[in-house]
Amino acid sequence: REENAFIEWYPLGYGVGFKVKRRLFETQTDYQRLEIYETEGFGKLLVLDGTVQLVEVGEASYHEPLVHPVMLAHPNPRRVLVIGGGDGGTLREVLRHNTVEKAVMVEIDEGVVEASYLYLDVAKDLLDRLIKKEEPRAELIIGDGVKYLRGSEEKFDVIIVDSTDPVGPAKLLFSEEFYRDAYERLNERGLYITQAGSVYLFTNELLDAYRNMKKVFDRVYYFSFPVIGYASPWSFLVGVKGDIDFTKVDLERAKGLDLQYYDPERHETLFQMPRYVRKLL
Ligand code: AG3
Repeated sequence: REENAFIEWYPLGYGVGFKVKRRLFETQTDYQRLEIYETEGFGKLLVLDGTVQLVEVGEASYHEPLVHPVMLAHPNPRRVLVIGGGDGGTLREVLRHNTVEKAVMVEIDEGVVEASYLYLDVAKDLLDRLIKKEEPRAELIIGDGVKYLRGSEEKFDVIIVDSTDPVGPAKLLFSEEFYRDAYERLNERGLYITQAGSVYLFTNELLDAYRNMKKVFDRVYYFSFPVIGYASPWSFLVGVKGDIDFTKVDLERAKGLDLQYYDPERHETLFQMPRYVRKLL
């Protein structure tokens, strides 16, 4: 046991850890145990139920590949739905696209939004405006994403699921029923993306989610990306509705974004997968 460290333990005793200076905050929200640490080298660390959600230094290595490939593959993403993502990092990246007229973020746990606003430098100003309902292009709804998709008629061009892992409470977000509801909420042409766990350590969860998505979407793509703070490579699944080619992105729109991790000019390199996983998919 390392004293001044936070370690997330994955299956088989695989650990991902950070040296920490101290714990800044700890609470039990209505849904999960939330902790925030000050790390030695990566800024603040947000942990939910013992799993790393982000470190400030490097969080874009997750938020960029989650958001920009689908936003740049869609010809004109005007309405975007984010499910989860209470820290605000995903919505922050979405709003960098000036095609976006309206974005809705449905986060189940108000505690995550509050703690992120108070302690993290990820999307402080955005969360402040959302809480005060002063953000003209975006709305925050505290609620259950599953119920939201069921109960609403609103249509979206892009749906982004920024959830915890496909085990425990978020499991429903990886089910065939949920994918059907999401497909319904997409416009005639639309893209759906979800994070889908560690390629090496959650291979079965990734396969299950992929198979469920295949039953629902017109086409399904998988890609992986190395994320700082997670057991990388990390997997992402994309569901396509209608006539959109996810293998191509708009490089003109990409120019203004000044990305650090996801490289639109090398979009094709996203689709790299360890061979044994590709054979299973
Ligand atoms: N969303 C959670 C990704 C899952 C991390 N899983 C893990 N460490 N076992 C990240 C929230 C950032 N917006």
